Amino acid sequence: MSNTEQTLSIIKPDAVERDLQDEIKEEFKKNGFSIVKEKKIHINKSEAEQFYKVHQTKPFYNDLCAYLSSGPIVVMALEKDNAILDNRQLMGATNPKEANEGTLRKKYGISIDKNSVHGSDSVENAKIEIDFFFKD
Ligand code: IDP
Ligand code: MG
Repeated sequence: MSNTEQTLSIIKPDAVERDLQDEIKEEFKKNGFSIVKEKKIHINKSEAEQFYKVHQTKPFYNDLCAYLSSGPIVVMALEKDNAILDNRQLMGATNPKEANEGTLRKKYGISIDKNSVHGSDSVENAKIEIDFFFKD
C-alpha cells in the first residue's frame, strides 16, 4: 500500500550561504521527492524560537534560534511515499560526524549546529511545521 506523505525540509543558513540550495534540491528530486511548496525567507529570532519550541528547555536552544535566524533559509514541503522517514534517512544523523556516507549531513554539514538541513520527525510535526511556514 502506498503512504504518500509531506514533510517539512529546511535548507539551513550554512548551506544557503555556501550556495548549495540547488545542489541539495537536486538530491531531493534524485531521491524521489517532489518539491510541492518552496520559499526562500529570512526569519527573525522570535519566529525561530516559535519554530523550535520543542527544544526550549535544551541548553543549545538560544544558539539554535540565533543560528536559524542568522541568514536566509529555503523552506520546502517535500512529498513522496513515506516522505518523513525517507527524508530523515537521506539527511543522516544530527551530528554530521556521525552521519552515514552519502547522506546530506555527511556531504554538506559542518558541525552539529551547522548541519545544513532540517526535516520533520513525525506525521504530527510535519503538519505543524508545514502549516507554520505555508499557512497564511
Ligand atoms: P534533528 O535536526 O536531527 O531533528 P534535533 O534533536 O531535533 O535534531 O535538534 C534540532 C537541531 O538542534 C539540530 O539539527 C542541531 O542543529 C541542533 N542541535 C541538536 N543537538 C545539539 C547539541 O547538542 N548542540 C548544539 N546543537 C544541537
Ligand atoms: Mg528534530
